[in-house]
Amino acid sequence: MKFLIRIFTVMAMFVATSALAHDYTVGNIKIDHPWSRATVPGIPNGVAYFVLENTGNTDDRLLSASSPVAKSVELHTHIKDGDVLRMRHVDDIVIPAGQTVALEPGGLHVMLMGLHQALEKDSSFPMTLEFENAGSVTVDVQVQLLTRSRNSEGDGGTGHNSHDHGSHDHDDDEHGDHDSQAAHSHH
Ligand SMILES: [Cu+2]
Repeated sequence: MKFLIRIFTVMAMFVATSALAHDYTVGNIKIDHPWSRATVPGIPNGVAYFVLENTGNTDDRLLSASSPVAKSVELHTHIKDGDVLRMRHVDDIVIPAGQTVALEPGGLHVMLMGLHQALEKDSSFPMTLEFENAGSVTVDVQVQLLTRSRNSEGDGGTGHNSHDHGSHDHDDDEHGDHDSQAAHSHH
């Protein structure tokens, strides 16, 4: 019996895992595995990642993203400022012909500003991506607890990830951008 339960557990995990691997195609652009980090109530912003592949022979650009889960959605990147990773708004994301561009922790990402509700693990939400040439497509973003075994967020190793599921990484970045200079100058 225990053995059977174990088999079912493994099967359930397999089904859950394969459900997470999903991709979309619009024109010459393939969008692989859109996912987002789970947040807890009170966290103002969320973040979404995916991999873009341009199978065509002309460059394309991701112009914008939008989603009903957030008041506004921006395209962001991280830049290294000394030892600190800071987020910067970017106008668009170029996907060169025949190439792949990954939006991933520590780099390019979609910023969901002003979440209307917490993003719950294992839920999903729609997000519409607009490309200059390929047009627009609405994808389903899967909410996950963990990054894909990467730890490149560069939050200075505060060790907060384990109990807040990593969703404070962006929060920390935000503070770094907007108000911690003042706070740090006290001492
Ligand atoms: Cu951001």
